[in-house]
Amino acid sequence: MSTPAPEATVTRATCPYCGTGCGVLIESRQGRIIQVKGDPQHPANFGRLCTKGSTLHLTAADHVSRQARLLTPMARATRGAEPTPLSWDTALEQAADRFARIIREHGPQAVGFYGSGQLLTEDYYVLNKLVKGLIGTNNLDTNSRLCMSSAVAGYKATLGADAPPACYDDFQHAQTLFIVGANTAWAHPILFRRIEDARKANPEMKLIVADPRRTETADMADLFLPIRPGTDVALFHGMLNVLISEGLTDPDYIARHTQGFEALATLVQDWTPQQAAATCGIPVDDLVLAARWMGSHTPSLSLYCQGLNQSSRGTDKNAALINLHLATGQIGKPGAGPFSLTGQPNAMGGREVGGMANLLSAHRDLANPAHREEVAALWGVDEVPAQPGLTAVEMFEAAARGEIKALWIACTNPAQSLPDQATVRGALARAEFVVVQEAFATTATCAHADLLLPATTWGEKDGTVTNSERRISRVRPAAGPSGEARHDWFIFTDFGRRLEARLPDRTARYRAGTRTLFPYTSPESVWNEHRESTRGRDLDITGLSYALLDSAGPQQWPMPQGAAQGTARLYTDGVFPTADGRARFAAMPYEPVAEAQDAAYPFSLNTGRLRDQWHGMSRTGTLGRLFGHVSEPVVEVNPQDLARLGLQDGALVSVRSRRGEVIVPAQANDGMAEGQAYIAMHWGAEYLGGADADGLPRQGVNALTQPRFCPTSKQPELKHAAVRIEPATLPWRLTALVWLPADQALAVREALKPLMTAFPFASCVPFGREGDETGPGSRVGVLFRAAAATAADEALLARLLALMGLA
Ligand SMILES: Nc1nc2c(c(=O)[nH]1)N[C@H]1C(S)=C(S)[C@@H](COP(=O)(O)OP(=O)(O)OC[C@H]3O[C@@H](n4cnc5c(=O)[nH]c(N)nc54)[C@H](O)[C@@H]3O)O[C@H]1N2
Ligand SMILES: Nc1nc2c(c(=O)[nH]1)N[C@H]1C(S)=C(S)[C@@H](COP(=O)(O)OP(=O)(O)OC[C@H]3O[C@@H](n4cnc5c(=O)[nH]c(N)nc54)[C@H](O)[C@@H]3O)O[C@H]1N2
Ligand code: SF4
Ligand SMILES: [Mo]
Repeated sequence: MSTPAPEATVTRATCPYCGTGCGVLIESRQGRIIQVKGDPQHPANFGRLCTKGSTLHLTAADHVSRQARLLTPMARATRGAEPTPLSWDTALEQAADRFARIIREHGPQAVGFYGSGQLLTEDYYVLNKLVKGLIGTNNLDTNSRLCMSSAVAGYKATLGADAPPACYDDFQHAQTLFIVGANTAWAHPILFRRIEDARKANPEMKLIVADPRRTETADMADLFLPIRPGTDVALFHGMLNVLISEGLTDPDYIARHTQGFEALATLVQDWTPQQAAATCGIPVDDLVLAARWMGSHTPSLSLYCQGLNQSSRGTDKNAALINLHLATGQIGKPGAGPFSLTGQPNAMGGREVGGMANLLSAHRDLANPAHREEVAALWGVDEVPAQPGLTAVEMFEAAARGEIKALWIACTNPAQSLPDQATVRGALARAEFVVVQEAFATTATCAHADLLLPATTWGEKDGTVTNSERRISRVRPAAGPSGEARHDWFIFTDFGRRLEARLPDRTARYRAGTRTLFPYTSPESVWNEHRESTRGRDLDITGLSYALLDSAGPQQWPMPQGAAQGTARLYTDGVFPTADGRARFAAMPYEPVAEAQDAAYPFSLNTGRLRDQWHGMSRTGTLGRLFGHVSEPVVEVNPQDLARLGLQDGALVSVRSRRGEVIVPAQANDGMAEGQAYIAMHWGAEYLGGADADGLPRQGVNALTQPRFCPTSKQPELKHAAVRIEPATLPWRLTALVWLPADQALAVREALKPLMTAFPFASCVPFGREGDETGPGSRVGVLFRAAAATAADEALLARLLALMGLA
């Protein structure tokens, strides 16, 4: 900490958005955050920030908090009613009563907890112990199931442990960089800047990008492979076929450090380059060239994200890519390796504490009795439950069937981000008791809560996160909590103690000397317990402490006791964390996407990110300026497809899958292949509304997506749903735009939101800004669009215009 101006304080923290994990310097004055800058000393970003990171301070402004944050605990007497404030004590007593009663009456399997890769490691650790240690169920899953679970399963199946082996420095050593299923230019912008630097420094470096869409990342590529949706395994098998036939594998590495190559080699014999290229829909020569670069223009490094993970064959896609690195020995040395880019800022930390339905602390496995015993001993309980918990999609399906009676949702917005929203909404409606622990009051999920618990968030929180390259950084508070918000670790701790008092059966299982499972007084006290759980494990951090993070800066695990610093690369000695020290090849057949296109649903719908928005947009959506890059929801399609449908660019269309429908303007984009469509994943019911013929509210992009998941990782196939696109005949149109003072615009947009359901199509977004958005002097646009078959009635219009201050 230093002090540039007499009254400004500078706090070192981490950006709360993507898994790049950039360091930030937060400037505050009298406890108010006034500026944010990149931390020049942070090894992820060396002072740089992207559009989202560099505008963080604006999202923490007082007028934003007043309009958008959840500031007190609130309860609803009945569903659909306006929530009313209550004290923390009453709120947590009610929560503990309800949970204890449901657990007593229906058993621990009747409750479910759904968390987030945006929780800090300390938050996550307490939550995991609460659910598995105290309550005695493994029904704890998180949005990481929608995000990184295929990467976890892919690493474990091949390398033996869930650990990204490479590091960001490897970008500058790689000769071939293979970006597959990732739009790094938008989703990990600062990493992309580092890739651009590496290419400038080394003009020989080759960049290959494989993605069904021509993205900004693809535009940078030396070789772009516009593969058909879901055909990655065929691509990788075809590349391996070329590597073998051209003698580009590393037989010595294969012999000394791996197992199972013969079976794989036999499998890929059938995947001739011709066969693979035909399956992927790309030129044979391009596939062969990609394989040659990967095998001979070395070292080669692969970066990948949701294009591989969010697939009904996500684990196979991950494993088949890792096969290429093992077969060529391109792993464990500078510039080489398979390197999954982590989506959320702390999905890695969540994996470390084992905060998912099939994992246990410190990369232990629930299925392993010895691991369960170790964790039980660490926690001071007789046992942790053996029965695997319900994963994200399964948990909501079980709740929709009435099997899960109480749901606790923290730091995620499932009514926006889970696939098959019809089922999700059914689950939220059917559950007897829904707790939502949130920082912002404006999310779709908040509307379904019986109890709303206000959480602190970026700028206020204290703890640690781990980024994509296994680097642990401190998150430090620059301001006090907004309103009555509390830290997530503390909410879980407080609730845990109250629940302990109500569950004597459970606490009777505590080992002698264990008085409470939740003795925590600070994030550091939680973290120290987590650290102890890693002793002797692959991610051992017993050499690290908060004090060391303060003095020596962020460190990469493992860092066992006695180590002077963290570990940049794994498997440098070719020894893997498997029983025999050898990595495993995975010989998996190629399987197509789960929901094939057919005559009724001829388009493949792909979904993903925009550069300047973050998921459900609870934070990025508070700034008019972040709508400058892409301002409104659209479905992107190839211009030929648009012409075939007889539509002009911008025409309203109905996009319908077997599960639901949205109405949205179509946008021609020649980066889209014919037969494919793309809607950004951010457009939930908060921004893209309307009601169906029965008057039921539309549920945004995930009304369309499908719940089918990878059998191993249970990650759903969010990237592919079969849809049909038809003109929407809604001739009556309304467009209303108003410029409002920044301290009113968000509240007006909130007031307008319910009106979206009065029309078959409606969207409502902040629209640009005049001035700097920092205070009452500047203005933010609010844009409301609607369409209907016939003119809206006068009263409705009058209400709309009055809310916008136009009447
Ligand atoms: N701006 C911004 N950045 C973010 C986020 C955000 O919300 N906004 N979220 C963060 C999170 S949590 C995550 S998980 C990451 C996601 O980061 P990415 O995975 O890089 O981003 P996506 O846009 O979800 O998807 C990447 C690409 O996969 C492609 N794709 C679809 N299907 C296939 C396929 O079958 N094969 C291949 N090879 N590619 C396919 C899509 O066309 C898309 O371009 O971003 C992180 N960063
Ligand atoms: N169609 C489609 N759907 C997708 C995806 C896709 O590519 N396509 N991607 C999936 C992926 S990879 C992901 S990661 C998910 C993300 O989906 P979500 O997890 O639903 O996304 P967020 O909007 O980031 O939700 C985080 C919530 O936590 C709140 N919050 C912020 N800070 C704190 C805090 O400190 N404490 C608490 N308690 N709350 C806080 C925020 O206001 C926000 O509402 O979406 C998934 N859904
Ligand atoms: S690249 Fe990711 S971590 Fe870095 S500033 Fe941008 S959003 Fe934040
Ligand atoms: Mo994610």
